[in-house]
Amino acid sequence: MTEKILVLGSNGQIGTELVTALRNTYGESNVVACDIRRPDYDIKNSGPFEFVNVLEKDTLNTIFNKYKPTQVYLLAALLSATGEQNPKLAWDLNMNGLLNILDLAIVYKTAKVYWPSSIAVFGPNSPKDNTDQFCVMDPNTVYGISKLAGERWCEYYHQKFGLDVRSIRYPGLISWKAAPGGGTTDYAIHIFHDALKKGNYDCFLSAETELPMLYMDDAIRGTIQLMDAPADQISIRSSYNFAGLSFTPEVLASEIRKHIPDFKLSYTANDPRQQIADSWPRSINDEIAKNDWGWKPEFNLSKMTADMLTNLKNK
Ligand code: AKB
Repeated sequence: MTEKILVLGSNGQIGTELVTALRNTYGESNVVACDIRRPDYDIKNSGPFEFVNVLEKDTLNTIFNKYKPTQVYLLAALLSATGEQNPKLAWDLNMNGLLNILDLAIVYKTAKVYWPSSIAVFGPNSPKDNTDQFCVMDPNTVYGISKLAGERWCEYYHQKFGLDVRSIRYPGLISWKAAPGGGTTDYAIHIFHDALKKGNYDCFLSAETELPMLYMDDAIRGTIQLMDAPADQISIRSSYNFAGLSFTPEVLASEIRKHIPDFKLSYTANDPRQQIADSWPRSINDEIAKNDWGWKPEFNLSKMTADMLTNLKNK
């Protein structure tokens, strides 16, 4: 069967790279990029593009009816930092956007749905190190609350309606192709840009703030691997814990100094994102993803740093 894939939120940090990867595998015309904004890069030229607001169910219905997708990736969301600036919008977009897609996937018999969750589902009382798939979860950002509620909806639709919905709890994603979208982990991208442009970076998180991170190449590969896995290998229908590496700003700066020896890192005190970072785990246990469908990250800190700097220099 020919796959027909919708990617909603195609212009964002993940969508930009996911659309390209899916088009390489399934063919340009079979992957429809959808976003509320016009893309200003390759996606529009290399395959179909549709303007879609995931909160407009009528428009979504028209798009589902037009393409009859076999797979849908819903990436449109407000992240942790921007979500705190507009909590009601974050809840509306993250929650009702998901429910619209889950409902339409049932009406149009979409074979598989992908929706990303996040380490933001954990909170101040979750274990900090090697955080388990199942543990205390008390997110205190609207983003985290919406992701945890979304996970429960995904599992509910799977159990009640048999919908094949799959999900990963992304850590901070590090990439060079598209800008990050307003998260707490974004410092780990800005630092590379400023290191190359200015030779210094003023970090909004403190020196010792350790957070789970993942290079985008690994994130895209892992996401497609999960979507390709046979359904009987998927034991988690809420969202899989997923890990790559963990580091502090200080450790990342030391790695950058191996390439830019004079790089200087300073810190801004009292940024509201610090409180969010302090509520999240330092590292994640992703044994279940490894055992269920063979997940294995390829990028460690030195490989990721070298790749980021090389690509940003050439950009
Ligand atoms: C954020 O910082 O909000 C995101 C995330 C961890 O989900 N990068």
